Amino acid sequence: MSDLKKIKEEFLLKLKKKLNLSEINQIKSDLFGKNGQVSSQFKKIGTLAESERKKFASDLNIIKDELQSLINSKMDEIQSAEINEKLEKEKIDITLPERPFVKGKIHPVSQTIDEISSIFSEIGFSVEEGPDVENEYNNFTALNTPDNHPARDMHDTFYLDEKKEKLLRTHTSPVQIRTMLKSKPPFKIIAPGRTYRSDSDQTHSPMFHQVEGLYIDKDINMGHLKGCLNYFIKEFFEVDKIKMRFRPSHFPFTEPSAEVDIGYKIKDGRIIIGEGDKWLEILGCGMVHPNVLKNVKVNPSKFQGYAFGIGIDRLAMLKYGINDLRSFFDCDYRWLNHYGFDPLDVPTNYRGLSR
Ligand code: 2NM
Repeated sequence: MSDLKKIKEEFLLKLKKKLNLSEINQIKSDLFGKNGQVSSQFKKIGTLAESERKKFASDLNIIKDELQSLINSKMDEIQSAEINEKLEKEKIDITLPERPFVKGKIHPVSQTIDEISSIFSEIGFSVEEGPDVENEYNNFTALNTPDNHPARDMHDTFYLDEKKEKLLRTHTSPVQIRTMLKSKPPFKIIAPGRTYRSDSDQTHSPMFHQVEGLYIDKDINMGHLKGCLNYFIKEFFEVDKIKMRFRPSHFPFTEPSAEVDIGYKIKDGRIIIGEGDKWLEILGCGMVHPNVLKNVKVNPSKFQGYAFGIGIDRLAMLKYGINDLRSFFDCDYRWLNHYGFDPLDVPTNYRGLSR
């Protein structure tokens, strides 16, 4: 084997190994340094016979280029590996540490309001809201309950001023009044929210929740009301069949008026809705009184319809097996953690309201 070939083979072998920068530098100087093997071969050129010189010089240059470029690419490789290692080692984490967080829960009353809204939205009701602080007119007078009306005593009202003009709404009906005053029929709305009466014991809280519904059009009758409530109760309790009965009642804002009971039984200490021979009162309703329609500038000879009022807190207790009303408003985090709902599980009819 020629000297050149030997040098080439030897160094190709050396360059195949895993090398660090100083080993590579050593190889470089062994080849191309002052007394390096390639450098020595260059010095030999002058001593060769004219006939060999050209071929030798050409072969030598080829080998030199080959080894040189191999060394260069090896060096690049090592240098970039070293830079990467350095970057990795000296990396500064500029992200903030995560804050400790407590996962919140949706209160059963909020969950129930969302479920009710979803159920009524499905059949074309829109959701309206109004202020907790109302005036005497919207809360009573417009609802066919004038100053001397005995029904005013039924509501133990929290008045906010001497003249009894401002009050905490005793029901959400003023929302219906506001809605009818600001636009034109037909009206098809529900109004969920907080309501207040000066009443406090095991089954009454001075602040409680109601949802009221209103459907006014040209020919809405009690049959429609019955169908609507039947649908609502089935959807709410997530059962296929319910028992429901209407008992005659009285409200100043409806005529005729009724209270609605649903059938239930207790089995193994749990309540079953839709079976059994016990009755539970769950809502009041009726056909909106012509005087109410007149008060909001709706012509009662052209428009008619129904309204209803449902207590939300008791429905929530029934559905979710909560037996003390006062626990709702204790703000006890352990209670909320147990009875509350996942904020990301938004109730919808088609997906199941309360999975
Ligand atoms: C109830 C029972 C019956 C009711 C009436 C109205 C309005 F504004 F249209 F007149 N809103 N809600 C109503 C009717 C409420 O709660 C037990």
